[in-house]
Amino acid sequence: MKNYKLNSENLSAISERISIPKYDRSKLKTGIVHVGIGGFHRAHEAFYTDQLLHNQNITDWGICGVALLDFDTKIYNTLKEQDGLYTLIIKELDGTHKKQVIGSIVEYLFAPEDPIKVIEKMASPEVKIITLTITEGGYNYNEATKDFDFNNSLIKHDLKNIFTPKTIFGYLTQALKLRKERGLKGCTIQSCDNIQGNGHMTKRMLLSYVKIAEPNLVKWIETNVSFPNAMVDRITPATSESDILMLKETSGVDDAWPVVCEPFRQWVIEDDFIEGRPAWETVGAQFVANVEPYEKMKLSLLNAGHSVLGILGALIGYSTIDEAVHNENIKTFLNNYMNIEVTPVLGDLEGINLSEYKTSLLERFGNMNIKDQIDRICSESSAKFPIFILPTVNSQLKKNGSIKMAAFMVAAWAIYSLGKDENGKVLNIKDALKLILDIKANAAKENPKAFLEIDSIFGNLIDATPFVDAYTSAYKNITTNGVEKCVIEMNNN
Ligand code: CS2
Repeated sequence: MKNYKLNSENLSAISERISIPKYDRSKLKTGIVHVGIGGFHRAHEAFYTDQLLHNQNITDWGICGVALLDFDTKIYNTLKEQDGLYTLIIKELDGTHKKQVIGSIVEYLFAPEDPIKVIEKMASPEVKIITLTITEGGYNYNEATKDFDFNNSLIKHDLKNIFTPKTIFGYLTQALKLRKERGLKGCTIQSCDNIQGNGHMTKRMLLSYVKIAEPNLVKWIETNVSFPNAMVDRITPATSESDILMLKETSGVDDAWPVVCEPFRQWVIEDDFIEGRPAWETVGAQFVANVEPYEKMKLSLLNAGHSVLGILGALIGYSTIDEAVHNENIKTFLNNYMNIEVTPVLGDLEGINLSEYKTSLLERFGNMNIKDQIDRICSESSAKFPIFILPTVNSQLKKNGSIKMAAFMVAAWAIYSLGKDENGKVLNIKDALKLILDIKANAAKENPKAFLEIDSIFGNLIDATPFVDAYTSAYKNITTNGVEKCVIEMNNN
């Protein structure tokens, strides 16, 4: 079979093999700037938008993808070489694949190369929405102070170098300032990250920065920019070499960076778009008045579930999430955690069948074709635990509910942070707080409580005696008996 490099020129030849965008990409205006063009955005928002562009005669909502960080060069270069095109490989539960070329990203910018171009694009009158996937850690929120972290060296850099910023806060501030100075309209800034109240968080963090950087802009932002909350969901593992090869061998499409994902997708959005929005509801997104219950459910069940499987699985020696959930003891532990510790804090979720949701999660986690990497799930746990697991702990503590399994998870994470699994194999820890995690994890060998001293993660949890007691006993138990034996014991109690 002849191989075709994925780009605009080869699209019609490729269309004989897999589906391609059937709309005229050259007619699209850029209505959305998206920051963070990794796998998740390309499996989620860019996919929904691509569907939308197919369904209707819409030309206002092309996406400009912005790569913000130095290490994003590879994705930027790939999109540039492929005219913004990429293949989405949807891996079904039954082992089959659906492949389609996505065309909604029509422009791409590499911020470190030309920051002014990015600022100008964000300030362009045809851009109505700026969306973000900058990861949980990207919001620069400090759990200890419950505030914006001005000690971050990149923030210090941005305050001094306003035209060559490095963080999203520097970019947004300059772009919004230009909009104001030019008498343009405001826009919507929409977070697509896994954070409770992600719109509120974006607004609060941005205004904290603007108050110091450009105090005269605060009022304008408050009046002219909206920050809808949203719950986003689609499991998107890192693309592997074998995915790239499989695409080439089965379809003759030479794509340097396809995206793989599960079939399930969900996007629940608060309908608060100050300058209009795409009709994403026509392609399956849900617009609701209050996203909070959906966010809480997803973060504390799906994302926390991932962390449970990831951390425990890593210690046992697994490398993918499906392996971990196919261990019946781990699966039962996760089920108990969801039912006993999480469900009581979720309250009434009107219109949602929670038990069906939990069952579907176990099925999604078990998708053997996805091969979601445990390394991916455990990466940046210092930003994930405070969002996925600790809110459940704090709510349960307030009503004297069970926190045993969550405490067990934190203890397992402390042991994971020592950098070796239970067979002595080195773990590939990727975390912005790796250094401090390492120091505290080592101190915890003598005094388990030391790990909880990282207040930027745990806040004042160290003062909650029932939690500290459960955590300390779990720590000792795991060290003596190993994860699986402890899990069996807990499942039987
Ligand atoms: C995962 C998420 O990063 C993680 O720990 O839980 O990336 C998860 O796969 C997505 O939020 C699914 O929507």
